[in-house]
Amino acid sequence: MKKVPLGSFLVGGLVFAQPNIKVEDAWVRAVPPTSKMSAAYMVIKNEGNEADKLIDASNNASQITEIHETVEGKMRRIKALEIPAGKKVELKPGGYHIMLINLNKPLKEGDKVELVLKFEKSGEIKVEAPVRKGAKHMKHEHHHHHHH
Ligand SMILES: [Cu+2]
Repeated sequence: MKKVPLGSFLVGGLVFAQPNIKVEDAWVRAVPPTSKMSAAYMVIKNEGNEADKLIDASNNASQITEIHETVEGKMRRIKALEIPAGKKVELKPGGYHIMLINLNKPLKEGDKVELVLKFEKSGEIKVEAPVRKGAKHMKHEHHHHHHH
């Protein structure tokens, strides 16, 4: 197999600078019935040649939707999340996430949440996110107990 440098096909063909946003692996965290909040995670890819920004979001499972980042273990709301050209930004536990506040009903595994992500240039992108208990690759998180 010959390796072709990434991007060599892209030069020349594109006349306008524009973002090309794709959302992958979206999921929402399952929460106990007592919880009024949850969070959505996903990978946002920009395959275009111009940056875009996630500026707003809404969903059908909670009354309020906010874009959050986590800094030193604390969450805070951000106005926009930049998705640079040709890059991907991962929304994951402990990092960026979409916060779902005032849930209409408890979210349990197997449920689906419809998210609408609003981008500055690409407009609205609809995503269906399944409810799961945790990320697939977070198995090493709970190994705290080593008493030797
Ligand atoms: Cu949050």
